[in-house]
Amino acid sequence: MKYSNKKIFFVIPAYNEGKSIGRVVDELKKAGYKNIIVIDDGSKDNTYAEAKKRKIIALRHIINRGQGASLRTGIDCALKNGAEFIVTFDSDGQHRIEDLEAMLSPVVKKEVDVTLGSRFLKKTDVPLGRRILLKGSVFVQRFFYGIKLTDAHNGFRVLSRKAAGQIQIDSDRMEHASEIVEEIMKKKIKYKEVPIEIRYTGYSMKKGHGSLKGALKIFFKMIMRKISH
Ligand SMILES: Nc1nc2c(ncn2[C@@H]2O[C@H](COP(=O)(O)OP(=O)(O)OP(=O)(O)O)[C@@H](O)[C@H]2O)c(=O)[nH]1
Ligand SMILES: [Mg+2]
Repeated sequence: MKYSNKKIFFVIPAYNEGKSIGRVVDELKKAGYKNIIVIDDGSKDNTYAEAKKRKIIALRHIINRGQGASLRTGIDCALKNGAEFIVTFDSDGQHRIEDLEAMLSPVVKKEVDVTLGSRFLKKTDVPLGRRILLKGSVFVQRFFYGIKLTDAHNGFRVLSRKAAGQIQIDSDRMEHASEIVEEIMKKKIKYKEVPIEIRYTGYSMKKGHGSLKGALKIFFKMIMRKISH
């Protein structure tokens, strides 16, 4: 395990991921990471029980509040527990431990305060629907905010303690991903995109949120935020 002398905390939001959360946590533990926070967001399945029995920090929202709200809960908890670095990671098994070192290094070495995973900097077969949705978001970010990123909605990030304290997440649901990026730009936090791979599996595709309706909702909220600020 790289950087075992650092206080690295994983923040893993989970909604109805009883089938995969156990494997995700076990893999991280096997690799030597002990500070793992799972936020069960009012799941209807056994997500909470699966997290709890693995002797990690299992938090729970009584009702479903969204991924943004869950990240906020998890990041606050990590900071309270003395985290030096926070990794946000998906609970559906789409992120790979093999990409961790590349994500952590620039932040641990203090080159930047945030790394953002990008699936478009590496040759990955991103399904067409997802590609359209993600590229659409990249376009909106560029057009409205002048932000030049290659991947708009990637849940794999590393934040320094300082950056985690600076980034304010107000959006409860999926639009938090754009909000985090806007916060990074607004507060001039040093960041870097890092090529990572996303695993597209039958499991992830079945329950993905990448519908056109969802995308339109996110675009609408981004525009409203732009207008109201
Ligand atoms: N806490 C919380 N987590 C959620 C919620 N919705 C999704 N998640 C988690 O956030 C992660 C990413 O969500 P996905 O729906 O897989 O989104 P994605 O990976 O960007 O898109 P796909 O390519 O469709 O998988 C997963 O680990 C989910 O369990 C929610 O309402 N609350
Ligand atoms: Mg997913």
